[in-house]
Amino acid sequence: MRCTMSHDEKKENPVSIAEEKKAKKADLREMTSCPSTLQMLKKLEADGHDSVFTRAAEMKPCPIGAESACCKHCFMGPCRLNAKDPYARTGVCGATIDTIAARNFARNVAAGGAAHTDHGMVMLDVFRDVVNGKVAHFKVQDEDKLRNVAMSIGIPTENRSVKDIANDLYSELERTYTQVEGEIPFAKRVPPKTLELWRKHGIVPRGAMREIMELMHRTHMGVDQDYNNIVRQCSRTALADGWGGSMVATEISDILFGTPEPRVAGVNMGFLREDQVNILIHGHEPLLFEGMIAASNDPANIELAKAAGAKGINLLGMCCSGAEVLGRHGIPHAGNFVSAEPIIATGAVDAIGVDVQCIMQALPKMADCYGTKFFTTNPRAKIEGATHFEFHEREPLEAPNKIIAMAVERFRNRTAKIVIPQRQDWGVHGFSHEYVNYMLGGKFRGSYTPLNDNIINGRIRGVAGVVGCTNPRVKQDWVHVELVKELIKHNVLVVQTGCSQIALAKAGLMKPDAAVLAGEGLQEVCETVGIPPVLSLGSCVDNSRILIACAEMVRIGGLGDKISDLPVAGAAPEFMSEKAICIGQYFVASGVYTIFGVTFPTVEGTKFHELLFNGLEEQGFGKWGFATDPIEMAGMMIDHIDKKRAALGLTEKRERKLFSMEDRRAAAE
Ligand code: SF4
Ligand code: MSK
Repeated sequence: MRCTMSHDEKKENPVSIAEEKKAKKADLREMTSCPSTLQMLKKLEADGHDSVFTRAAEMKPCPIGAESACCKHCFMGPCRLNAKDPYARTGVCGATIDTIAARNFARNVAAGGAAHTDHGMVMLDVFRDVVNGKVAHFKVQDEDKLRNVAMSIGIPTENRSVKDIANDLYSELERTYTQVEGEIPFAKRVPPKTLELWRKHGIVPRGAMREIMELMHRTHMGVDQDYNNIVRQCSRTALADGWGGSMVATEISDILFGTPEPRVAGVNMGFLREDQVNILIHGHEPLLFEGMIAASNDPANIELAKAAGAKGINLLGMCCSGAEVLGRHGIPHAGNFVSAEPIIATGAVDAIGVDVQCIMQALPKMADCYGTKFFTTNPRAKIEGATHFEFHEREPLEAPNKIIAMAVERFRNRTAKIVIPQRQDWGVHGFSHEYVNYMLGGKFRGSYTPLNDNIINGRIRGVAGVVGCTNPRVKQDWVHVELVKELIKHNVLVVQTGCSQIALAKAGLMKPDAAVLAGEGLQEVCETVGIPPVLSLGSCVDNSRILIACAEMVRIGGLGDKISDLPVAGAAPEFMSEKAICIGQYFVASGVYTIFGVTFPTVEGTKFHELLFNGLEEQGFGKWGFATDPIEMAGMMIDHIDKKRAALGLTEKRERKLFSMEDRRAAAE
């Protein structure tokens, strides 16, 4: 039985049947390097169900679309250009490949930025209601952080009440979204020389609503038809996400629910418990999860579970919802994006509650196949076939209580065969940018100075952000893990967010003893400070923590006066979402070399491609890169870091001799 396509649908899709046969032959071991996911893919196959992995194998991407050489921005089209000879013709309106690809890219940035900024605005709305006593259940948990964030944007804090500071902070941060003219508040955190460059190019964001609206307007048929000008607005919009919407989401979540501190926490499907009511929370905004945590600790709900024969309620995270509470509360994480269906296939998940982003439409149907209850909770994100229990922040236990009751009911009536992969991977999670400051400099002299010093003295070669999704078009987790291993081996400290950090946690690299895999200098620093060589920072919006860390490195001094001077680089090696494109663009506009894998939506050799991959750097920004091989990707990042070190005069002789074939063979062994 295949749960995702009816017999009638198959009759109408004869091509898919042929492709399905081909997919059946695909080697599942080539689809994932996660043993638990592989075990469950085999179970899915035996049970006759498909998954995102097999659907990806069945449905080849459209080659014209993959290179962004098609346009459907008006109904004289859709128009398809020939990616092999992109200047041979234009769209019906005369649009060139550069205009078409830039507009498509811009729409990705607009959608990705809208997702993060909407998330951030929801958090800000809740913050306002908490401060004004309208949400009794939540309160300001981290008053120090509230004061620090307020001070960072010029709000006076001395001798003022929490409520007064919070109200001022709310009013100020609201401008991040609604402001029509002027600069967003967190522009004050940007290193002055970087900000100067943005001002020179007219890309300091006003408010996110304005920037996204303008980008959507400019990409309408017959408006902005100069790829340079479109990319400028892409940068402005993306910066409204990174230094705006996402940063507000991170800071307000910390203020309300506590700034993460390193704690030992577990990742993988082995944290499902056969003898407990298992509930999975999947999505992005922390509100639902916080409500679920409170409800699952309610003695009445625990009694309910026990009355049904369970030992308790076992709450687990998925994707970024999970990544955020992993560091903040130590709640175990079941798996990253593409593991959602395999996790359901364990038969052990009694209920799934979801809010927004990265929730595949296939999930309710898969849940149905294994008797798992599936609940949408956010009015923005309903899914056909799913039960909707709306989450209201003013009554944050209402929907969670209903979800728990239904989960207990499913536990009582479990019929699905339960097979739980036994793997549990422990690691240290929850490195906020504040904690990095503290762990390096101590509580009373917290500072990034030791980090800068260790970069200057060469023990740490540089810092890399490895972030982003997993994508079934490549072997799950493999590129993330091999890339990070290669980076730390060459003394590059790695910081992580999102599904990427779950890949590395499963590979055991978030344990302090993973320092043995690091080069001598990084190993020495890790052992002295007692940290792993790979630091997990949280969810997708928490990429803003990396921006703040970069700004702090510039402020401390010794590594240049702009973010683009720093020996840092970024990568999203298995990205799949539009949010990732927006994140990439805000890192590039901030000054960071950012490499993507899997695919890149441009035709190589076009003027637009050249602008993203070289031109932006010539203008003083960062630039994009692309590679699919993890060792090659690491080499590109390390070469860039070395280029920045050389420009800073940090040219001590190194032992590195990278990427000969011998090295590559040795790395593969
Ligand atoms: Fe074709 Fe131009 Fe319309 Fe795009 S905007 S679909 S290129 S005619
Ligand atoms: S959840 S955007 S798959 S990181 Fe943020 Fe994971 Fe990518 Fe979604």
